[in-house]
Amino acid sequence: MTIQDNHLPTKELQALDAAHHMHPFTDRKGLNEKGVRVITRADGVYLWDSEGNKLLDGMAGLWCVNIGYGRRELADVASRQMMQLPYYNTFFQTSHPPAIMLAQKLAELAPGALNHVFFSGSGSETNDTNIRMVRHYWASLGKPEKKVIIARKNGYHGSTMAAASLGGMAFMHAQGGLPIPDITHIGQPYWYGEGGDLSPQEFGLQQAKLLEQEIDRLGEDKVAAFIAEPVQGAGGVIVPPDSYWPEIQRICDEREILLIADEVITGFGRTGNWFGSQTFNIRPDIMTTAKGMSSGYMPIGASILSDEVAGVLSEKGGEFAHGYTYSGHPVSSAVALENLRILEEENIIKTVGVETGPYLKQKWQTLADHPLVGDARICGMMAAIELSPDKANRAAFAGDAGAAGFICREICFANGLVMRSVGDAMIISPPLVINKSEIDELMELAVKSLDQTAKALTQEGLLKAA
Ligand code: PXG
Repeated sequence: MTIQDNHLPTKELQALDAAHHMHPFTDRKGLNEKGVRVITRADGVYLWDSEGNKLLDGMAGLWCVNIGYGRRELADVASRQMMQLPYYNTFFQTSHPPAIMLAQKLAELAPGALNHVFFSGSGSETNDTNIRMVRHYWASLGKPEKKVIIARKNGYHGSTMAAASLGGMAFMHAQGGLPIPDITHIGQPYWYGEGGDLSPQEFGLQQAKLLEQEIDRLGEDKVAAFIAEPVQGAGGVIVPPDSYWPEIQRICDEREILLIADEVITGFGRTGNWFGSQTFNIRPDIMTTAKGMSSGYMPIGASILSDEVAGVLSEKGGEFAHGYTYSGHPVSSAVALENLRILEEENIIKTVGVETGPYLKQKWQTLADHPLVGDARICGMMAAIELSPDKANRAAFAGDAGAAGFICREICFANGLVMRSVGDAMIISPPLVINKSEIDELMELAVKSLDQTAKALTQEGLLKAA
C-alpha cells in the first residue's frame, strides 16, 4: 500500500480534524459544520483529495510550489542530507555546507549588491528579523531614533506580532493588540478599487508620493525603512501602475531610509524574472524571501542584505542578538539548493518570462470581456480578475463584500480548479512549470466557473451594484 492510499476514510479524517486541528485563517465553527477538504497527494500542477477528485492547483499551494509537485530530486536530497547531518545550528561560530552553499547561491542570484544572507524558517520570521536588523543598523550608525518603519495598507508581510504589524490588514490588527509601536501605513497603488477618475499612471504617482509625505510628517530622522511587496499578493494581486515604483525608488534614493522589498511571493520567478525587484527595476537594501526558495518542499526564509547594510552591521553592530533554532536548517538549505538548481538548469523562469507567461497573459486578459469581470491584471504567473455587477463603473456588489468571490471560489473547486478569492477578486498563482495545454485547461475551467457564478449570482439576487 502506498502512502497516499494509507489513510482513514474522509468522514473519519474530517471528524478528527474538527476535534483536534485548529487551522490558520479559518472560522473553526463554520469549517467544522461543513467538513474540511483533505488533500492527499499531488503531482506536477495537480492535487488529489481524499475522495479521489483531481484539482488543477491554480495557487501553487500557497504561492510557493514554483517547480510543481512530485520532484523526486528534492526528496532524494532531503533523504541524503538527513542521513549526513539532519540538524546542526549556525550559532556559536559554527556553520555547515548546505547553509554556506545556499548563502553563496542566493548572493549570486540576487541582483546588485545583495550579497549577504540571514536565514530563518519563514517569511514572517524573516520580516521580524528585518525590523530588528534595520533598527539595529541605524543604532549602530549612532541614530537609534531612526526606528519607524513605513509600510502599506492592505500589504501582507506575515502573521507574527511584528510581521502582522507591518502588514496593513485591518482585520488582522483587530486581533491581539496590533500594530506594535513605530510602524505606520500609507495607501496602496490599487487603481481599480481606489483610483477614482485618475488614470492608472496619475494614481500610481500620487500613491508613491504618499511615501514622501509620510517621511516629512514623521521627520526623516525618525524613519528607518519602507517595506513593500513589488506586487501585492495576499492583498489581491495588485500590480502597481508603471509610474509607481520609479517614484518610490526616487524617494528612497533621495531620503536617508532603507528600502525593503518583500519578495516572499515575487521571488524565485513568480514575475518572470528571478526577483520582482528586477521586473520593476527596484534597488532594495534588503529583500525578504521564503516560499519559492524551496518551492515549499521544506520551510525556509532569508533576509538578503546589501554590502552596505551588512558592512555596517559587521563593522559597527557587534553581536546581533537574534536568530532561530532553524536558521539555515541543513535539510531545508539542501532542498532549497536543489530547487534553485532545477529552476536554473531547466530554464523555468526564462520560460515564464518569454513563453508561458506571455501566453497566459494573452488568455487572461480576454477575461476582461466577460460580463462579470471589471478588470483583469497579470504579472508573470500571478494574476487577478475583479468580479463586478456593473463593470463599466468598476462597481462593488451591494451585498456583503466577498460574498460573490466566495461563491465563485466554491464553484471553481467543484469544477476542479483551485482559484482563490480575495474579497470579490479572484486570483491565481500557478506553479511556474504550468505548460500551455495546462494553461488552456485552467482558462476553460475559469470561464466555465465565471459563467456559473454569473448565473448563481443572478438567481440569488446578488448581481446588484452598491
Ligand atoms: N511576506 C509576504 C509578501 C507574503 O506573501 C509572508 C511575508 C509571510 O510568510 P510566511 O512564510 O510566514 O507565511 C507572506 C505569506 C494568502 C496567504 O492568503 C499569503 C501568505 C501566507 C498565508 C496566506 O494569500 N503569504
